[in-house]
Amino acid sequence: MKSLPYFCRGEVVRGFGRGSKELGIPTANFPTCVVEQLPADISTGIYYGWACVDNGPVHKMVMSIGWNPYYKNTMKSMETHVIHTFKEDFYGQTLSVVMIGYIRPEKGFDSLVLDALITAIRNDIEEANQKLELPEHQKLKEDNFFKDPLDTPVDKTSTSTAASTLSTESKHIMNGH
Ligand code: ADP
Ligand code: RBF
Ligand code: MG
Repeated sequence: MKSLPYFCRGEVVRGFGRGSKELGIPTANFPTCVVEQLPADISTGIYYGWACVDNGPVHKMVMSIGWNPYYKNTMKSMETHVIHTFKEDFYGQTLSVVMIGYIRPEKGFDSLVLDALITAIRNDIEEANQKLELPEHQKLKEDNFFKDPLDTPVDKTSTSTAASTLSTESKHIMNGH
């Protein structure tokens, strides 16, 4: 996947209410427009990387990119579980993420037993925790992308593949690499 690492940011919106939080694994959802801007070589599946909410500290994260069956398979979702315990929800705030590596493909939704899903997600978190300790990944945590997320104009409708080319169309969500 040549587009990795992939940087993007957007507003945290309400998800599909599938009860991620009840599973103990809340996932912050990006709006459709952010999802639609994903490069074609970023396939569906589970990724690990870094994330921050507004101007807050950078945390480890795991992200699921997949198709939501409730939307007749026409709507792909991007859900980020930040590996950190937050005091409050952060709907409406800006989530900045860098996706660094691919963990696995998404397992079929229909055949999924809930316990198996939880176990799989716990393993993903464990793998992300380990991988993100590598020195080459620590560098991305320090990336300027995370320094002033709110100074960069962010809306919910556009994206870019180059942080350096801040055209009107592409100033919002970016990939600096
Ligand atoms: P929804 O279906 O609306 O996405 P979830 O059950 O997935 O609902 O909960 C997601 C929300 O929980 C996020 O939008 C965020 O406001 C909050 N939240 C609290 N802690 C976390 C966390 N560690 N990672 C992601 N979201 C979190
Ligand atoms: N959903 C799936 O249907 N299959 C998966 O393999 C799967 N893996 C996930 C891995 C991670 C790290 C996360 C955060 C979510 C994953 N999901 C997966 C999405 C999950 O179904 C979604 O968050 C639901 O809202 C949980 O009820
Ligand atoms: Mg969610």
